[in-house]
Amino acid sequence: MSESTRLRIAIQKSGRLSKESQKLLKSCGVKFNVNEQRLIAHSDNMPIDLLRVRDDDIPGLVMDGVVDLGIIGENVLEEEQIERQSLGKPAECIKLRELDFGACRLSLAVPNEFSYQDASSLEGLRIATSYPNLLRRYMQEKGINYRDCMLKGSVEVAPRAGLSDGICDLVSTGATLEANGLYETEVIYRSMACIIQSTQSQPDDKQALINKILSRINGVVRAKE
Ligand code: PRT
Ligand code: ZN
Repeated sequence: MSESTRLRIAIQKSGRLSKESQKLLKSCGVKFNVNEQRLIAHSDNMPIDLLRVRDDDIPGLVMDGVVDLGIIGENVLEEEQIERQSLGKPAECIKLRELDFGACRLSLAVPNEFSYQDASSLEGLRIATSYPNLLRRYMQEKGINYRDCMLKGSVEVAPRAGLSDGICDLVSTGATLEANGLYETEVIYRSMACIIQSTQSQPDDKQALINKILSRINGVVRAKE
């Protein structure tokens, strides 16, 4: 496979970050049309290809140098970074900047009837999460032993289903926790969307294009502040 001379940017195909990611690039002057069936959207006015993938794949694509830039939640980036470090895989990328969307927090939560004092209340208990690495890092810092319950989805129903005692999940408004009879006890990680770049050195023209996009993003984000 030959190296592309076009700038490759990975964005979420469909989900909470996809519309905002597209909007941001469009407001930077990148013209493109997305065909829902297609993985790649080519820009008509700049040498840029958008790769539309699952958000979980974005950090790895950037860290492996398959794409040049990626727009991703810091939560997913950090989780993947810890995972890759533990496996000895490339885990480096350059965080160009935080963006102004995708705000959420990764929090511990327990059933309403659970009498919670501090994180040590979870000693020896089972915690359901899709973020095992961020959870492990936090609990190790606190010196608390817990048991894993790894779920890719439906984390919030795990306690009611008898699968776990508590959860560690993303929260934005708190409505999901409330609807499931849970309450938030600790925020373990605060996250925003961010734009990341591969550490691979780029030809001058590609790096100049990255700099141009970044400077326009800075302008767009600042104008909204
Ligand atoms: O299909 P793909 O793998 O690409 O998408 P996904 O289902 O893994 O992710 P998606 O689209 O749900 O979220 C993408 C990113 O959006 C996350 O990684 C976060 O960086 C960010 N984000 C911001 C959120 C939320 N807010 C959020 N509230 N991601 C998920 N949630 C979920 C949370 O998991 C829980 O189920 O929303 C529910 C809680 O919301 P509240 O408002 O009820 O608290
Ligand atoms: Zn995902």
